[in-house]
Amino acid sequence: MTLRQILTEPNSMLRQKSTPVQIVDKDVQSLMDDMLETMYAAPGIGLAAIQVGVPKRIIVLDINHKEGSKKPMFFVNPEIIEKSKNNSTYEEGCLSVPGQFAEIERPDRCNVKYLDYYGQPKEIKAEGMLATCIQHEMDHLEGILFIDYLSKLKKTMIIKKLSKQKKTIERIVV
Ligand code: GNR
Ligand code: NI
Repeated sequence: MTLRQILTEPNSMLRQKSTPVQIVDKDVQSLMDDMLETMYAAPGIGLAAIQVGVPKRIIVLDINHKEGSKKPMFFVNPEIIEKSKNNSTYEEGCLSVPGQFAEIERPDRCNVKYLDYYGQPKEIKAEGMLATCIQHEMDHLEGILFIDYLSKLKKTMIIKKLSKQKKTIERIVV
């Protein structure tokens, strides 16, 4: 397994739409292993492949790992087949938008169809933090970040801050 670098905003790759996986083969599984390791190391509770620069419809999640035991989940080509009308609000963060957090409202339940680590078709009824996290990750597959739901002013301020931070880091490295 290899730790991969997580792309951060502003980066045009984060805005591209990811394409479906044709076959869940060894290469896809190895990418999922790398993504999981990268997510745990960050640390984060979810990661989409595009965050490590791979525009494929792959998500890894583990929303409980802080409480001890690891329960990784792998989603290939996920599709939301049903969403609840009720919404809930969580404070969201994103490894691609470091240091920024905001309350985001999303449907509180969703049913998701996907392929698992072995390419087997599965369905899950998600609620609470899991539902929020799946929707956050599925947004990444469409090139959407949580800051896109904020006011134009807030979003602009965050992007400005992040690009300033990036320039500082570049200067230190150079
Ligand atoms: O680590 C993460 N925490 C988180 C918290 C609330 C809502 C969504 C998330 S996902 C985020 C990791 C990440 O950026 N995934 O794309
Ligand atoms: Ni994210």
